[in-house]
Amino acid sequence: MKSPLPPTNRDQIYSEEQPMLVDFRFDERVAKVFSDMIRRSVPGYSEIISLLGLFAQNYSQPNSNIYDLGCSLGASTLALREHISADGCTIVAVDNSEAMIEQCEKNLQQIDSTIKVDLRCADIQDIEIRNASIVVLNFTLQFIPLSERVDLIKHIYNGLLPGGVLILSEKIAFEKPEEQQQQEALHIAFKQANGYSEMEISQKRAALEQVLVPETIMTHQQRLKDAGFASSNVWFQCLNFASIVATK
Ligand code: GEK
Repeated sequence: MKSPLPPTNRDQIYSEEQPMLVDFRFDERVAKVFSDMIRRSVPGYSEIISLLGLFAQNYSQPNSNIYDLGCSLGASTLALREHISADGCTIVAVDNSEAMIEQCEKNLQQIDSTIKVDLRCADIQDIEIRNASIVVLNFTLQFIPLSERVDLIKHIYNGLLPGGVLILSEKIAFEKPEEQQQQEALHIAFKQANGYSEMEISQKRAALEQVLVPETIMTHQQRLKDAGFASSNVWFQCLNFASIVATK
C-alpha cells in the first residue's frame, strides 16, 4: 500500500539564515515543498500514510462519512480513498490553508475514483462532524491550542457512529526527561540523515516552538477516555511520533 501523492520540490525554506524568525505558517511557500518537508522531518510518516488504507478497508461503514482533518496536500485522503471497502462513502477533507487546499484539489483530480471527496477550506474546529465511520487527525491536533483540544476531541466523538474510529497521529512528548532528551537527539539525527543542516533544523525548531505543542501518549489517552472512547491503542510509533486508534 503506497501513497499515490506526487513528490513536491525540495524543502529549502530554512537553509538561509533568517534575520527575523517568524512563527511557522502553512503558506504557499510551505505548500510547494510540503511532501518533501514532512517525509524528511517526520519519522514513520510514509508508513502511516500507506497503512491508513488498512483502516479504510476494515472500518469504513456503508453510506458513512470519512473525515481527513488537516488534509494538507491530500496524502491521507488519497490513501483512504484507494482502500475504502464500503459502498456510498464520502470523504470530507478539511484544511484552513488556502495554498494547501488549492494544491490538494489538483492532486485529487489526478487520480480517478468513484468515491466523492468534499474538499473544504475551513477551520477543523468549525465544521460539522456527522455520520462518521473514520476520522483521521494525521499530525493536526498538535497545531490546535492546548485549551481547545478537549472540545475538538469531544466533537469528533459525538460525530462518530458506534464502532467508528479516530486515527490520531502526533509528535509526542515523554514523561521521563532522559527519554525526552534521547528521542529529541535521535529526531535531530533523523533530520540530518535526510539532508537537513544544523541551521535548518534549529531555525525550523524555533519557528515551530509556539505553534506545534506535543503531549505525552498518556495525556492523549486520558483525553480520549474522558471524551467517551471505549478504547485507545497505540498502533504505530517511530521515535517521537506515534499514532493512536481510538474506538467509539
Ligand atoms: C497528511 N494530515 O499529510 N483547521 C484546519 N486545518 C488546520 C488547522 C485548523 N485549525 N490547524 C492546522 N491545520 C496531513 C499532514 S500537517 C502536519 C498534516 C505537519 C492544517 C495545516 O494547514 C496543515 O496543512 C495541517 O493541518 C498539518 O497526512 O505539518 O506536521
